[in-house]
Amino acid sequence: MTSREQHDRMANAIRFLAMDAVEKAQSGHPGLPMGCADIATVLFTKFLKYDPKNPHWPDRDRFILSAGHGSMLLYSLLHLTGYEDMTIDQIKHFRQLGSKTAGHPEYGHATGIETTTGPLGQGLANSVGFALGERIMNAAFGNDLVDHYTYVLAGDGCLMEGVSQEAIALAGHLKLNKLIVFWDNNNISIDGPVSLADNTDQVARFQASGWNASHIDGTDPEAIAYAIEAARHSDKPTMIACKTTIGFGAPTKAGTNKAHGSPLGADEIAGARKFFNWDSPPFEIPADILDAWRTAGKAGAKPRTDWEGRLAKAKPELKAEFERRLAGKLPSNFDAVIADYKKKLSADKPKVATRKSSEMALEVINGAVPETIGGSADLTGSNNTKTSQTKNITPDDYGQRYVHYGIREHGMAAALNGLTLHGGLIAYGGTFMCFSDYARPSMRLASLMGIRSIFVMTHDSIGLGEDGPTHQPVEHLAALRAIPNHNVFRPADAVETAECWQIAIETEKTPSTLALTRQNLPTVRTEYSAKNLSSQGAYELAAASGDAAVTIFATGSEVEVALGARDLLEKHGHPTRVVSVPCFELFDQQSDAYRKKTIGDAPIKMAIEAGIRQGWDHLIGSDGIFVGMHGFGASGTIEQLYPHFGITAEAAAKAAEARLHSK
Ligand SMILES: Cc1ncc(C[n+]2csc(CCOP(=O)(O)OP(=O)(O)O)c2C)c(N)n1
Repeated sequence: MTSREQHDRMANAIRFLAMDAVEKAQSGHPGLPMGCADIATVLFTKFLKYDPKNPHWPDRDRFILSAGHGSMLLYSLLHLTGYEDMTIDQIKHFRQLGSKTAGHPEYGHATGIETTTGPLGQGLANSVGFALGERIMNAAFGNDLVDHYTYVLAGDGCLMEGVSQEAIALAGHLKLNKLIVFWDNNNISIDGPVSLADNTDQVARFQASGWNASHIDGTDPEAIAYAIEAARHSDKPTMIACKTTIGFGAPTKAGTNKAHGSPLGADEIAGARKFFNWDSPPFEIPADILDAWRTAGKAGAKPRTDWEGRLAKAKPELKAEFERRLAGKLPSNFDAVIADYKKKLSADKPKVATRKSSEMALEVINGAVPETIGGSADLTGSNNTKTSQTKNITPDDYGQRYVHYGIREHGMAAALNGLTLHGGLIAYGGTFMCFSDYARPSMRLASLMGIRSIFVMTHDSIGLGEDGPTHQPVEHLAALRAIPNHNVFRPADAVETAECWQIAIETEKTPSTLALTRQNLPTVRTEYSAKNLSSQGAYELAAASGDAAVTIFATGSEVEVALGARDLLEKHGHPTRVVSVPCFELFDQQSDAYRKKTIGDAPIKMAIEAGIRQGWDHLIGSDGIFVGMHGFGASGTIEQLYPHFGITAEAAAKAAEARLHSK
């Protein structure tokens, strides 16, 4: 039993590490760690199941600091409980280049950081994926191997962000009862009192979305413990509204926005030392308090070894499957399955939309890879994301493989990241490509974290027709390609679609977006190639009949247009080659020699893509010819729109010939 005095001193250790680290860095947010130290202390000493010596133990509880600006709370906890990589030196180097203690928690920098947080609301929205992932894995592997909670600490900012509504509605709908959110209800954000901008009754809001929610005093350890205990036995997700004081203990800044995002200053810190009766110098934790924290950190060793015992005793096939999935490795026959499928496609030569090709590829993949979890933001029939293996996940049946995310693109993308980060699952979700804008903040974080989330974006151009310019992406390919570490695939036919899916599934540290058409496309890869040609990012699809006068680069639906232009140019005596470019990012990673050879030295270089030009100059040069979109689309049939915007074989051939004649 921890006495109240001991609890207070343990909480104060967090407060002073945070105050002193922010002061030394002269940058950071001391207010949240000071206000939430009691919540964190109760959680990490009494409830959270974790083992600092085995930070990746799969059945650990997850703790997500959604209010990532309060990063010093998490770093302090990791240090105090004994995570080996979170040394006191790291704390002293808070926010310094190269340290694990980055400004906001960065996934992969230090063990114990479950996800990157900082953009408010993301951690909370990720947590839906974590908590759902736990239920899905539990359904597959049973209570003995998977049985843990997901805890989140969120601030006013997290709850004000729109994505939070998508997240809480989804969690409530799915009855994710092992999700427990603490709301740091301190009434303060950067501009001042929250009442400047918000008067929401958050408890009522969560309740309306199917949660348990109640108010507590977030500085009372007994109340906190009682609320957590109740939450753990709830049949719904729980939000605990914890009344706290930002910067608690700072003599004049506590309870004000002055404690939010800047160092407190020597006088305030001296005052806090007096207030808490804390006479240790900066970065020194009294031995008995450090001991108490380390003892708390050791408590997880027993549950962890018990769990290892259960894993060792599990049926060999179950154990092997669990370990394979957790290691992120694919079934050993995966490549062979794809190779067989590609052979069949090259023989069958289907003429289908790439969204349909994607469904066909997924039918094969989902049959071979049991850990895929599909979904769509209410466009299942349009995104073609559902296959025969993926039945609906419901609160009564988490043993299925399809999530109806509702019209919640952002919440879906954040949940995909949470599912992926949970481990053991490969998650994909679909929407129209135009609405990738609604999902982009989470797509960017997937890239930043280096994780295998897969975004299925159909209706990838004006080719969607009558829905018009609001639904027709034009800048989206360029915008998505601009995200570092993001593979944007735009396959040209069913074979490339299978190849792109294969890469997406196999690539563990880079998320993928598949840009897919609504309109039918012919199979252009009619000859089977054992090699995954799309993995080179770009490759010569059709050679020129002689020394190439023209090279046409194209992606997706415009590869057909490029091949048509090539036919015309060849007929007119101009040897023309066509390079298919399913993925810029992968092409950029090829050797100089391969890139040079593929770009070639034809005097005329042209790109055809039903999007904007941005990004293409690095292949065609600033003097290259671009056939594509120069502004927004229009409402009309596909047969009208391509000629209307000049994206036809004839227009492309004409532009190339005009240039040839002017040379
Ligand atoms: C998406 C996003 N918008 C803006 C910010 C900048 N920002 C960081 S903290 C913060 C205020 C958050 O207030 P609250 O959650 O109440 O935190 P507290 O002041 O209580 O620590 C803002 C606007 C951000 N990190 N993410």
